[in-house]
Amino acid sequence: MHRVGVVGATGAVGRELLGVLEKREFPCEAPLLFGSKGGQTVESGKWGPLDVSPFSVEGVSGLDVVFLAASGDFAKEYADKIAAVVKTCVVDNSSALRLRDDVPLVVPEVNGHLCKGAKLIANPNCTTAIAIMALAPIFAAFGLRKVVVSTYQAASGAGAAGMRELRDGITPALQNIKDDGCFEGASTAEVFAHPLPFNVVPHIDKFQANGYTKEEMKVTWETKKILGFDPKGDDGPKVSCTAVRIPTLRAHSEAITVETEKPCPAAACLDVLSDAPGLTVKDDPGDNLYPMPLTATGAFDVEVGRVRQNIVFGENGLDLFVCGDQLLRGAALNAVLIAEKALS
Ligand code: 2RA
Repeated sequence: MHRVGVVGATGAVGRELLGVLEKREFPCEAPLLFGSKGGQTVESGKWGPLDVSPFSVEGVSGLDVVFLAASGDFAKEYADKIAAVVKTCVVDNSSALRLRDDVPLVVPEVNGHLCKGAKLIANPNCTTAIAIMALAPIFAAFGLRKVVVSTYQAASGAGAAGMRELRDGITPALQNIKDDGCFEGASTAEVFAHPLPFNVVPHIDKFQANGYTKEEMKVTWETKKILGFDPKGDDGPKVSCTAVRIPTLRAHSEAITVETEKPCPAAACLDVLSDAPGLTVKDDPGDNLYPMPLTATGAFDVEVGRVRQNIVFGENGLDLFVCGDQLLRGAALNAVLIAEKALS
């Protein structure tokens, strides 16, 4: 049985990690949990209540795998130190190491071979991880020239605090709605830039000098890196993203337009997507079947559908829609799949 540690165990991703380890029957003893302070307990189904210890490098020394569900600053300070004392690998969920040349950025169904022998492995940004499940098979079958992504991102992307702010904001927002649909009275926001109930906010992470947000640039850089290109180089597909927060709880949705190298009939694309691991095709417009956050929430697979020939790019263009659970494919599930590859 492997020995596993979870750092940041009391956060939204940390808690999901325990559930995924259990559901996938990951062969490990009760995971050791670490947080910024000890004295807390986290409930787990299989292992019962687990105590959370204050983190120390000595505390994780000799474990097979350590999952980091902590901040980027934490990863910058400790990831290398932890990697030096674990037997197999550290899987980091933060953005701190993703573009480091010596750290593979992995979605196991796409580039899982990079896990073997790597001491430090980065989990992609959730938005990228969900999109790449559909983009990678299209890239392999038809090549990709251009990718334009518009996101509809759930509150869970901002962690447990984001989910709490959305839930707690709904009743006060309802009380502010007048009969004519306008609002009176102020709603407040702390986690998000603006109140999320009954709103969409085209602002996730910090604005950059080029007018994009950091979240949007992560999609550009990380998609290129996972597909095997220099994340900031000119080779490989051009990728542009507009990232928008919407009032859903934990599944991100993304409208994706691609221009491919080779002609890509929509029917052929659907065949490719049907065969791709980790994807469930939901594409039957006649039966109102398409991806939605409501059905993607809690599921391991990413849903893909609304696949159609793009009327701008013609035979070399497609439009599609994906939905994936942000906490699972975008974080905990991907991290556990990475560990499984690294240990195999
Ligand atoms: C978000 N992608 O949705 C970010 C979280 N990693 O806010």
